[in-house]
Amino acid sequence: MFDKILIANRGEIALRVIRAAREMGIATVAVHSTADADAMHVRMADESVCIGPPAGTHSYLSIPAIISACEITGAQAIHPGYGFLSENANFVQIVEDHGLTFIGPSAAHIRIMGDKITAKDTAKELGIPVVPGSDGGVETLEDAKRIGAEFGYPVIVKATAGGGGRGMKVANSDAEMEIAFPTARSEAKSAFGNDEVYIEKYLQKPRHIEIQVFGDGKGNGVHLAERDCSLQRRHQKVFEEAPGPSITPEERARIGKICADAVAKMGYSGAGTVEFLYEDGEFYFIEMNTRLQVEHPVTEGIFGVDLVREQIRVAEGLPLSFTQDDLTINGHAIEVRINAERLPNFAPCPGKITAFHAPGGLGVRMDSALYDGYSIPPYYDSLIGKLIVHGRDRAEALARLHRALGELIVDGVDTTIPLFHALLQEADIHSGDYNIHWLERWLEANLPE
Ligand code: MV4
Repeated sequence: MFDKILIANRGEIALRVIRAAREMGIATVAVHSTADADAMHVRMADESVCIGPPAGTHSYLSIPAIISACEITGAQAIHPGYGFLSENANFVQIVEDHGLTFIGPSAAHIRIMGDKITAKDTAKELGIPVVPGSDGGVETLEDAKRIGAEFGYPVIVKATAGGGGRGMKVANSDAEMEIAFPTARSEAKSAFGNDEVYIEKYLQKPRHIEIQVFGDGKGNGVHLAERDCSLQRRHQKVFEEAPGPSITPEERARIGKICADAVAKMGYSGAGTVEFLYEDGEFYFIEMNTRLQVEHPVTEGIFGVDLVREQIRVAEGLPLSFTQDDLTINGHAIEVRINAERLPNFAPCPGKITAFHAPGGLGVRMDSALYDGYSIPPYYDSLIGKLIVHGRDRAEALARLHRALGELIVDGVDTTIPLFHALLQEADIHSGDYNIHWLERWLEANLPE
């Protein structure tokens, strides 16, 4: 059992982990940059250590500083949150070499899923349906065109070392492939230091459906249904919900079991997300994320479980506190991301918060590290809060979201709050009729830059 854990992160996710640890009777160590000395996660933790200057690369990404902070405070384990070091296999190896525990999957599982070709091969072997495409990396333009012909244009060229939408190029014809293939390779080289690419059939109007999974590292795996995260702008999610409005109970049970069995067979440990594109009733694996995700609270909402608590339990070598049969969906949950950004172009808008009031009441959760008088620093991402609502059904969750947004006050900086007021006026949002392109098209028509 852990007595003390260190949280290698900041903002709302650091608070989220501190809350779970405190309920488990585990002491917490916050780490912070000099820019975050007055941050809420520092105030809420039992202890704190300054680990460097403002730039993330010299603080929250500094492996020696974080390991030293563990040694100074006697923390036995590290929770990485999301982003920063959460999917860095080398970090996990170093943590373990120092006799510490990483609260997350093994370095080997992180490495497998970090290489998108290996991830897809692994998924395929485990019986997960994947997007049709090249068998591994594609070396030449001739091979790229041959694959275009074999699967039929349009196809998409993706970086093996990529993920999350970076380094992707769509080609509609051989002529377009002559541009797309070399461009994808050179962008992959400069972004990731690796120019390997692979090619897939391009799905034209899918939804982004991701399955939450959990493994205990001892051969047991469960799934916690799906989240629909199709509403994105430039690969940044803005609105997420669970369960997916387009997924039937039969589809959920089928794809969920496939993912849970895969996690069990891999011996995977901790929280994971299996990402799919979903089109015309079919699921197509694209990637697996080996971390807790920003949008995990919608899953917590419909199942009534604490996913961070489960991560800590599994890292301690304990079993999950539930079995698949214990998990039944209750109602519907929606999350909206409150970013300090100025519409219509979503330009980051750091600055001083002159008034903050979080909404409350039945079925409302606000995960945020904001407080009155806080100054949002310009060095990190612009997420300042997540508003999560739960209702007995989707209509009730949407009504509650409308009500809670009306109570939320964030003064002093521009935020994405007006975007959600506007989206709640849209019939497609109420009917759940949207795909991965819906938001960008809506923004172009309603909030031209
Ligand atoms: C695709 C695709 C269509 N077909 N793959 C973007 C992020 C990365 N995780 C995968 N992405 C896509 N892969 C095939 N074969 C379309 C996208 C995509 C996308 C996916 C999820 C959510 C938003 C998106 C926006 C644009 C493109």
